[in-house]
Amino acid sequence: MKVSVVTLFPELFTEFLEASILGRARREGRIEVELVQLRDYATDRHRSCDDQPYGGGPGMVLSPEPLARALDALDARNRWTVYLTPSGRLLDQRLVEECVERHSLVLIAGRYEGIDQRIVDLYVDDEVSIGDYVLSGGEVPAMVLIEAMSRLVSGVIRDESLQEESFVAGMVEYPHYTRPEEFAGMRVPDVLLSGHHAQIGRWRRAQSIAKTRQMRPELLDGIVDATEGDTER
Ligand code: 6GU
Repeated sequence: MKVSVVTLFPELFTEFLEASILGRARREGRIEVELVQLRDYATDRHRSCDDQPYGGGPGMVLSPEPLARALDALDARNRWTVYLTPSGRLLDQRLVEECVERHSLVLIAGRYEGIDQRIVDLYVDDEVSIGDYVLSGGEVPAMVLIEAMSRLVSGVIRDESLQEESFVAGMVEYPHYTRPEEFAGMRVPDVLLSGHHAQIGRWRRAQSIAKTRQMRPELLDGIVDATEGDTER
């Protein structure tokens, strides 16, 4: 898969792209991330990319011309183009899966108050937010989307691991333990030491449900009722 990112701060991405699972996926050629410095597409002496909003108000808006030149250079009209903005659709695992299926994406990381609406109208296929809080720009959200997508690219993560994970099953994960058996006076639950796989499976599922009910009750709507006949909440 190929992802191109238009940003005023490409340097924020460099270490992130090298590290861990994503770094390996890139070295193996499974995912290509291209960083595009928006400022390279400015034409004036100061290489400015933003301006004051028409109608007044606080902050600055990313100007259409440099963005349009950058997006044209990336052939964005023929690729799935996502604008990261707090006004977008809330990102979840389903939306990540949809993005991966596009295979070729352009991400626009906004700054300031946002980008000129005509760029949205002309180039943007989807607007995505990573949550209901305000960040200073779309760079961290773009990294969030890239990392989440990279895990779904074939060959990056073992299928078995993917299936285990939170949210794919629509629930929060069960608690994990590793050695030692006792730490700070707390023992690993006996069932995990038993070697009894069916019992371990039941324990983990019960833990998932309890933890989901506690932390994310809205995720349980429908799921538990259907599989366990459990209707109380
Ligand atoms: Cl995509 N951008 C910004 N600036 N803030 C956000 C966001 C995006 N998602 C949540 N907060």
